[in-house]
Amino acid sequence: MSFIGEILGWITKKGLILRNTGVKNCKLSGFTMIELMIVVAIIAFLSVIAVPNFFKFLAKAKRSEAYMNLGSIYTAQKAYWAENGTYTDKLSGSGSLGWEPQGYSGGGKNEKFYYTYGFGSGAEGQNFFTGKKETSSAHLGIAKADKNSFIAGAACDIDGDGIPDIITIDQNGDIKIVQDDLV
Ligand SMILES: [Ca+2]
Repeated sequence: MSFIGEILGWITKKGLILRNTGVKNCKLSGFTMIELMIVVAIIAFLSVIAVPNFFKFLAKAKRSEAYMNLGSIYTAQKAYWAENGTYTDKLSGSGSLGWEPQGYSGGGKNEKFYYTYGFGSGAEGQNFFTGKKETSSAHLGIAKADKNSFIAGAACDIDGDGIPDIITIDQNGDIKIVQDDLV
């Protein structure tokens, strides 16, 4: 065998060895079942932490809707009082605040707002507006209005466990979380 032949043979041999090593390394760089299971376990663990936080974030976004609407009821009551010298528990209809939540369409799950707003007694679309979560206006029982004071309410069972989030605003503009659904 010539010298060149020997070199060529050596390169070919080396090449084969390299290829074999490559294949071997390739197998090694894949994932074993154990590794995959560990990754799945880590993802599951992170989900357990992240999902409740995400729902809490969504719930807080819903609550900001309540703050906004209660603030707007407060402003409407102040305007009504300036004109009539009294507050009212009538949000919409004749002799009312002329207030309704943005996009109100008759109450219930087709609404774009989540909370039920207004005063506990009376009629849908007049004294209260039922939001998308269909929380009963009975939870607004503490809400009332007379000549010199009012408490307007917002209620929403955010997590569907039967106990609603209840927030009120009074004639001084004080917002109170009467019952907290986010704890
Ligand atoms: Ca609840």
